[in-house]
Amino acid sequence: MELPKRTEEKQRMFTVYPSTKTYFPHFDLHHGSEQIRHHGKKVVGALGDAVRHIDDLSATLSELSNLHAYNLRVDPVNFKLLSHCFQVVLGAHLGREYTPQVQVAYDKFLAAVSAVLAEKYR
Ligand code: HNI
Repeated sequence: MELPKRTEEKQRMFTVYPSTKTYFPHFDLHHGSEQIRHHGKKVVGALGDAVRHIDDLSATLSELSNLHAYNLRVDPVNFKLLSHCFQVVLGAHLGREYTPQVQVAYDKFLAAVSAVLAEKYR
């Protein structure tokens, strides 16, 4: 599975779902922000890691799961919002390559990642 090289999904999330900005009070959230670009790279890097360890997501994302649940306390609903933005960005860039099969694969993958990132809340 190929991941996008561009990292616009966070920018889109902040625009379409402004409440998500509350987790980033320390960030410059303007369009084209270097901080968002840098952060987006980290997120996509983690997703790449997840793809490479697709059969062992829990262990692979364990530290990130701790971080989001215990330190950042990101409400799990936000993972769905970011996943949606991610898919819109993919669709916009991949065009005809973004077939229903590709879309459903990404949807399943992002749901699995989100489930692991939210599993420490219980
Ligand atoms: Ni998230 C930091 C991965 C969803 C809020 N997040 C990270 C880091 C990675 C990461 C990687 C950097 C960790 C480090 O520096 O050690 N985040 C992911 C992934 C997803 C995700 C893979 C879902 C697919 N994060 C979200 C969502 C929110 C979120 C939905 C809130 C809306 N993340 C944060 C915040 C930080 C963060 C806040 C800390 C940023 C900072 O640098 O201060």
